[in-house]
Amino acid sequence: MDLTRREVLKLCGMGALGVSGLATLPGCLPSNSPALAETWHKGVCRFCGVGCGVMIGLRDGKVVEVKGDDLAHNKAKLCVKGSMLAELPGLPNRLLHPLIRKNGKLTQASWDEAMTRVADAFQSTRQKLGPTGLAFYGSGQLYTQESYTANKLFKAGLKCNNVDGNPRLCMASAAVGYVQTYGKDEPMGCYEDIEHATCFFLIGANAYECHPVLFERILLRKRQDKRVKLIVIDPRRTKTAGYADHFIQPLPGTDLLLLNAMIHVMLEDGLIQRDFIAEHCRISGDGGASDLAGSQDFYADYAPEKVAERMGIAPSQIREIAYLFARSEATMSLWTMGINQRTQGTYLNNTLHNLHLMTGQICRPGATPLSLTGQGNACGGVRDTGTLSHLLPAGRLIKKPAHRAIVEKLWKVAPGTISPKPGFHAMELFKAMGDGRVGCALIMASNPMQTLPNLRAFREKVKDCFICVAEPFADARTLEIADVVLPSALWVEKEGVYGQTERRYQLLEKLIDPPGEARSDLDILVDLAKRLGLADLISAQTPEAVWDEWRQFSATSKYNFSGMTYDRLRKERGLQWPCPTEDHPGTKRRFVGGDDPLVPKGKKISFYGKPDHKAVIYLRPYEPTPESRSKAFPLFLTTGRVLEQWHSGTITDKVPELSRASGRARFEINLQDAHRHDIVSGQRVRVVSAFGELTMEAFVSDGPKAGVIFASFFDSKRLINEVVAPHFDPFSKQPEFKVTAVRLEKVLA
Ligand SMILES: Nc1nc2c(c(=O)[nH]1)N[C@H]1C(S)=C(S)[C@@H](COP(=O)(O)OP(=O)(O)OC[C@H]3O[C@@H](n4cnc5c(=O)[nH]c(N)nc54)[C@H](O)[C@@H]3O)O[C@H]1N2
Ligand SMILES: Nc1nc2c(c(=O)[nH]1)N[C@H]1C(S)=C(S)[C@@H](COP(=O)(O)OP(=O)(O)OC[C@H]3O[C@@H](n4cnc5c(=O)[nH]c(N)nc54)[C@H](O)[C@@H]3O)O[C@H]1N2
Ligand code: SF4
Ligand SMILES: [Mo]
Repeated sequence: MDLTRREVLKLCGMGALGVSGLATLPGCLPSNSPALAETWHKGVCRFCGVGCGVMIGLRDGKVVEVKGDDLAHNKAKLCVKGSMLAELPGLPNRLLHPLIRKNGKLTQASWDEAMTRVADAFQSTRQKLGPTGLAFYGSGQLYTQESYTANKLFKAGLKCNNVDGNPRLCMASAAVGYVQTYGKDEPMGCYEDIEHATCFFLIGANAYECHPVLFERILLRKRQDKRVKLIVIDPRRTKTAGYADHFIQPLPGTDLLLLNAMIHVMLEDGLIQRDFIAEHCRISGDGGASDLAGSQDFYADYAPEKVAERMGIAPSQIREIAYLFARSEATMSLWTMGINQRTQGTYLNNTLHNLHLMTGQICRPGATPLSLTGQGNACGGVRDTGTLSHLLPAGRLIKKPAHRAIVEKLWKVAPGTISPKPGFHAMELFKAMGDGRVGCALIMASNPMQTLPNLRAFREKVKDCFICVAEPFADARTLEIADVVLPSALWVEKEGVYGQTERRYQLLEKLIDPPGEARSDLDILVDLAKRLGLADLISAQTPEAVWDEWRQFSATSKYNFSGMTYDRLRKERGLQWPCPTEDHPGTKRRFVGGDDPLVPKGKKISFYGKPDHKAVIYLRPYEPTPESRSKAFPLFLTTGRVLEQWHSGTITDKVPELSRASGRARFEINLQDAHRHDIVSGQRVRVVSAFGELTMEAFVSDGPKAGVIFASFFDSKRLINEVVAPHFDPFSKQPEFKVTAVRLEKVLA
């Protein structure tokens, strides 16, 4: 069968894929490259944290074709979004010039005018409010060099720790979970573990739609070995759940009951590995150090028979999956926003690690807790470079004097330059932009006026703050609050490094020029630094120079990747850190002797992120979400993604095949709820919460659990985040996009 990529996608849009020889999953297309390109260049998909390697074909200085890279970890596979990458440089509505708001209207300006305006706003705000009146809101989609430079410019140059970004909405709970439990962030496992696992535990992850190329790898593994079991936990019967051997459908917000009940069963039935716990773990309860007897007491409250009903599931389901998890040869957990975007996100992450630690399902091939990353460069660009308000690069913390001192020395600034006070996290930052505490902000590669929760409250209040937005597209909703807009280069119009889920860093080279006057975000930051008199500090001004500075910085830390020279990144299909020397092949499994160069000689496993080399088992009690159902709001709204669309849709909704395939956003409503409200598919319905309301079409199905409504947030004309509650996890500060109490109303006429 000889179909062009466009034809394949059209078929996909009609749901007709699965054609033999073409793809095993609707999301995953094989490479399909007409001989158009004159030269081929290796790169990375700009979308999700799977970080698929791509080959980019150029002809006459234009991108004409993109296909999966058969030498990369994805072995040439791409999902529908990756398969459409060639469309990116030609998308409509690109910003070609800077814009300045004059008399309420964004008006074309020169770069010099725009940057002068921005630099003036930074200077005057700093004079008026001090360093804490400034802010940077960045993204897991910036290149590492861009995030690193922004972080250094703000924290060391402007003495301002208000540096945060969309990873706060995404990976914060996972990152804090890893740091609390193991002392250092980032997963210890790798994608290759999929080929060794005999049990996959997917909780709060719709990997079929959100990490399709990895999910296909799981399905391949499952087909090859009949022992392999797939457990899926989601309040919706997702496409991922369609492949599960055990599908558990709890009410949103109740998963900590489930995980604690699994541990209860494991303790009660002797499914734990006492030797492993004694050698590699410490147990910590509410009142400090605890032990296995203390754990037994703690988990006594979580007997399946006591808690299952509150989750809307059966006790026997909990017992079944507890056994599968503990007794399988190798269990691999994969989780994403259903767990992270929760007021108990950190506790959920800790407890998921407990399951692995208590059963010894860790640091063996196939046995690993692998948090799936959302954005392509949330790990490498933001978590590793510490571009968040409480962090410094390479796992250091602002609040620790010794950490500040090391970073000041490495950045060659005077002792005491970095403020000891953490900056505002995303939710507090936008509040501060609304109440005058922050007077000037630079937003880069994020579209918060579509993607923050409780959106209306934020949007209405930030009007008095000076806001500069760096963005490639003229229709991003955040432009509505901008005073200055800077046109940004996109993907291969600029150069940088992406670091994905399995600690793999990959280089993207600049292949084409950006349109109009658009510039790379690094160039914008360097220009700003110069105008603020900080050119000496920001002395590395090209992607390669910044990489070299950051690479050498890493040598002083447990994130050591100083062996990853630009030269190696140009040649190799990415490298996994730790990678301390230029001849080191990179590390597949961290904390494992013989693989991880930082593990002391003679040790099989060492959780060296903690001073005593022991991981911590935290006993974490369940608390109900603040969004309880009531007479006024008897249902739960949960939100998330669809396969074809990327976040706020600024890119994917412009690709006709993807836009057509996803359709417009809609409310997915359970058959029973629809029946009770006398609603049928296609009818317009209103969903109302204590925070706002939205009207759009209903789609009735058996997908969501009864009592649960689902909506996606890609549609810029249907802002579901005006309905979503603003609560967040007290430790990670990650908002709970997944649980809002709502009511459903039929819209007449
Ligand atoms: N197609 C596509 N892929 C993407 C993205 C995209 O925009 N589009 N974005 C990327 C990014 S940044 C991210 S963060 C990831 C997100 O990847 P995922 O987290 O897999 O995606 P979501 O749809 O946000 O949420 C996953 C599931 O959580 C479920 N859920 C809701 N509430 C609960 C709960 O209380 N408990 C449990 N167990 N589950 C719950 C939802 O029903 C949903 O199916 O995707 C990445 N990949
Ligand atoms: N209701 C609900 N809301 C959510 C979530 C949810 O599950 N439910 N998930 C949250 C999560 S996990 C995430 S990660 C966020 C994502 O939230 P956002 O980051 O706000 O969403 P994006 O659409 O990815 O925004 C990226 C913006 O940067 C622009 N852009 C693309 N490339 C570049 C570049 O190279 N440079 C610059 N300067 N700009 C660029 C894009 O056009 C777009 O406007 O959404 C969060 N919001
Ligand atoms: S799975 Fe993610 S990285 Fe791979 S092609 Fe799809 S969107 Fe791109
Ligand atoms: Mo995300």
